[in-house]
Amino acid sequence: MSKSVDNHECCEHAATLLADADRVTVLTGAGMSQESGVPTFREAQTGLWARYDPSDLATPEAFVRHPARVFGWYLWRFRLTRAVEPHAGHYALASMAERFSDFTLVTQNVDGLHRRAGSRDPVELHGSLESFRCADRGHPFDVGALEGLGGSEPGDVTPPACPQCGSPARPAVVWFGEVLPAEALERAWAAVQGCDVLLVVGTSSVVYPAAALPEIALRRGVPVIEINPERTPLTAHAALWWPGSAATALPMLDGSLSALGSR
Ligand code: BV8
Repeated sequence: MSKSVDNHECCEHAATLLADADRVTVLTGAGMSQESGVPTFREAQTGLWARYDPSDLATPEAFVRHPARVFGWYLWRFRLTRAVEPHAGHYALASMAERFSDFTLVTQNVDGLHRRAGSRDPVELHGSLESFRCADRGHPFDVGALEGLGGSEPGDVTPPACPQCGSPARPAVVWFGEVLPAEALERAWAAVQGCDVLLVVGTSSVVYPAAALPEIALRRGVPVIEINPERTPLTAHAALWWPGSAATALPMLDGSLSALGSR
């Protein structure tokens, strides 16, 4: 149950927590992209996939059992993410990065919106929906070859075969049951081990190992600021719960930090 939010009061508290920080880490989840028009995992699946739970589609087993259903879902998401734009919150995070000597943006999102808003080198824990590869050997698959696949309506689409080895093309994302890219995980771990403040935006904090990152910051006694209209398992432990939306809260916060003259 989200509570009514006093954005100005929360913004002032968040800016105070950040004002003296040198090293800031941010962790974002699907809620970060919701106001760009990208549905979160917990919103009811729209249309055709309404009857499936995303975690039943985002697995290697689902891809083996129902390749066309899984590939069709990703093709629809791929086209949707290419059709939307970053919102003011994405741009605010890119601007905020310049105010601290060490700023690491870690995201669970695969939509590429942080990079498109100018965030340099975000840590993409769960890979990227902007690229595809083949299932067996990881050969890069040219997304140009996706043009014209499937009809105008979302639906099952048989995955095209890899031109090099013939195995089916799949999105270059991390599915449930798959290990995260080691380099991304190491960067994310190092960022929460060294930060002075952790800002967590738009995640339900239930998917691991990403959800373990705030736990590390909390064990270090580092203030955690959570921006989320709903409570999550993290909320009770956060130094500040800002029950606001990413597109509203982040530009306000960046404005406050700018007014505070923090670099
Ligand atoms: C792994 C890519 C080794 C694909 C995704 C303990 C340790 C390790 C693993 C596990 C463990 N316990 C369980 C596991 C297994 C599993 C897991 O965590 N399961 C969960 C369901 C319990 N983890 C894994 O399998 C990981 N692999 O660790 O490998 C291993 C393997 C097996 C067993 C042990 C070890 C891989 C996980 C990555 C899966 N891939 N994405 C794709 O995108 O299709 S995860 C995917 O779902 C997203 O990337 C995201 O991470 C997750 C959804 O979470 P959120 O981002 O938080 O989004 P959600 O919709 O849940 O919430 C949105 C939030 O935003 C809400 O709170 C809402 O209130 C808020 N919001 C809404 N609007 C706004 C807003 N906030 C701000 N502003 C708004 N406007």
